[in-house]
Amino acid sequence: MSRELLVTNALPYANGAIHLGHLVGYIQADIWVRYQRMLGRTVHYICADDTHGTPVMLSAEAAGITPEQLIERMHREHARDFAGFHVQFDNYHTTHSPENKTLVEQIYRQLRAKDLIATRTIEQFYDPVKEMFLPDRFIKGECPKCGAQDQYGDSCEVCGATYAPTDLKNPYSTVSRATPIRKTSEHFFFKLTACAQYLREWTGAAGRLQPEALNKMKEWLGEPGEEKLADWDISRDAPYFGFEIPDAPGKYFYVWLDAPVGYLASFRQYCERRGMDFDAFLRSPDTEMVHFIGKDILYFHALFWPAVLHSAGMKVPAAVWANGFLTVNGAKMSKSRGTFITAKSYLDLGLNPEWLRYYYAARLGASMEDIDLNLGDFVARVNSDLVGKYVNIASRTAGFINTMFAGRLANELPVVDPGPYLHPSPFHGLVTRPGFNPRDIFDRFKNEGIAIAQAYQDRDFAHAMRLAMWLADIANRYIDDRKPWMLAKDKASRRELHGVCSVALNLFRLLTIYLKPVLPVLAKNVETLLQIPNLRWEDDKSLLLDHHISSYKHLLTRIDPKQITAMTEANKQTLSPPPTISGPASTPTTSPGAKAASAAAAAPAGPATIGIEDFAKIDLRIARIVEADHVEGADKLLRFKLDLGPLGTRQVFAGIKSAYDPQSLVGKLVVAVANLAPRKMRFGESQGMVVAASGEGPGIFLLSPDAGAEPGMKVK
Ligand code: B3M
Ligand code: ZN
Repeated sequence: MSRELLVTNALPYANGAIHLGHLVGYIQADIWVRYQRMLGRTVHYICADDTHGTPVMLSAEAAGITPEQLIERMHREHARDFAGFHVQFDNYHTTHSPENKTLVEQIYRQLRAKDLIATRTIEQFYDPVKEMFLPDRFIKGECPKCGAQDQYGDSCEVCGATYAPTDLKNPYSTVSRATPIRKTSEHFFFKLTACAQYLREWTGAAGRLQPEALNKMKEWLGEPGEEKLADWDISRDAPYFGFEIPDAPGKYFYVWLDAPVGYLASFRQYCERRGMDFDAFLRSPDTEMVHFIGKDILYFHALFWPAVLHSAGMKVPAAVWANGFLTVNGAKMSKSRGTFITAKSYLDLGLNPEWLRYYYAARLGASMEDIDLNLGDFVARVNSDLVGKYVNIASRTAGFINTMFAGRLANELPVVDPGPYLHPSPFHGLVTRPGFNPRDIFDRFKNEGIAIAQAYQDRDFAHAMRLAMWLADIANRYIDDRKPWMLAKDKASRRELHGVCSVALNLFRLLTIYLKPVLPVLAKNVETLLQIPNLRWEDDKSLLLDHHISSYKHLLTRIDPKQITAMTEANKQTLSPPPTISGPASTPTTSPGAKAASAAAAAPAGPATIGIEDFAKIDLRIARIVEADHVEGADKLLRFKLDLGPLGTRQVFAGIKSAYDPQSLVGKLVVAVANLAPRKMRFGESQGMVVAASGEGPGIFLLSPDAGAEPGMKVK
């Protein structure tokens, strides 16, 4: 690996909050970057928001704001959440930037000049109401294979069948619910098929991809001569939020073309701000670009991206490393179970981000396999490993140095006793266990540092954590055997006490080096305690003797299980404030969020407080009742046919029979919820809802707009 690195994380979409599943890849990369920097390497750690495409455009429309307003707010929130988990990017930019536009156009022109861009006419589903082509995920219908309702346009969640959107039965647009029509349009393609040979070479380089990723690549590439690649459709038609393709009005770059270029755009902004030569860095053979991504986007990063860069004559990735997905308590994250946990709610409830950093590190290997956040194990492991083992070394010894030796470590080691004896090790079979001869223990700690370094380099953080906790066990065993609390009662044992505590704090120092990439803030507090400004991996690891330390301050609080309950509850009712936590704050300083959370929880019970983004999810429209009648066999229901203007007509049922004569309602303007999922009922399909008011007393009152309102108008 070269001396200077550009390391990136996948760019999160700008239409959703960061959640604990996102954080697996970001914390993984941040740990690796911190380790590289502890070795003295120069690393530029870069990321940005991924802002273009249909989802952002429609989310903004639903919120009644512009895409630019939406991505500006999301950028602030994403940067806040990453910083909250100590994911320390050198630059966090946005793909909707002049730097990105310039680079995308430059790359596109390079591809055109090499005749690697083709245009073809293709047929796609088009929404006649919204007047836009529909990406697969915005088309639903009946699975062509098993008939399951409401399946997405590319694959069935019930039987797993994959298909083209045009294979769906009774397709409908999830945007307008209208029936899509097939329409042709000219699209621009990148000739990926011309890059097959290069991709085999790129894939074959050592260290480029993980083994399981390599296997996927071979599957996607096919055998030489039996190429499976297809050219890549890199354009989308207006309306589209993104960059227009030069000389092709109404045609836009597909979001996945400009998103990875966003890595370089963010890096370019960073270079310009620091006076670095962006082009020189990319040209230099002594620099490397490494991408950390989620395994679901490997295809884009191991096929399209290297092919585009190589074809444009630019530096290609030295490595692409994918992380698996997060499950919580062994299952997919779920809002109903409260395990779809946002980064903000974790922090607002006062949970310490380094708890999660450690837990993820203890689960993360170098492979793409999924990791599970078992919330019970999370509490147990953090409390046992970080508090019970690691911090315990200092909490049981530093105080004696402070109070009985004026804060100075001994200038010589205690002379001890019986020599080494055999001891089983989970990593090395039977080893000679240092007979509490401090030099032996110290040498053991230093030697294990080599294995821990390799584990970090290989991104096998789980192994690094196991080794570190094994060392913590040895240090605690040493303290348990030497019993400083007993030595302190015997004046004659002062020298022994001084030596034992000094050895323990030397071991604690080495352990802190080994854990610093995972626990940067805790490590900083330990540097203050040990009066060592900056623990680095290559530090001289000789014993610290006759060294002054500061007074011991509480380093880490245990997790209180009530905090976990509060967190899942808060995420269950995403519209309600998190309940108060009765447990201690997670760190010596209570995070502002915890105060806010408990204050909110103290508010009088009543309607849940919601954010504007929650309200924006409800699509309220003006509707005209064009048909109204009783429902046979239903004593409370009226059936309406509503006209929602451009959104078409809907059938809805309303429990207002007691208050209205249906015929008096024909022609009346009402307010309807237009984006409720259709529900099959005994009397037919309910395709929405009309809004009415009622109170304690009798009477139900339909809401009607003032004159002038038209069917289909948005109610905001
Ligand atoms: N935004 C998908 C994702 O969030 C996409 C990544 C872009 S990385 C250039 O996983
Ligand atoms: Zn199916």
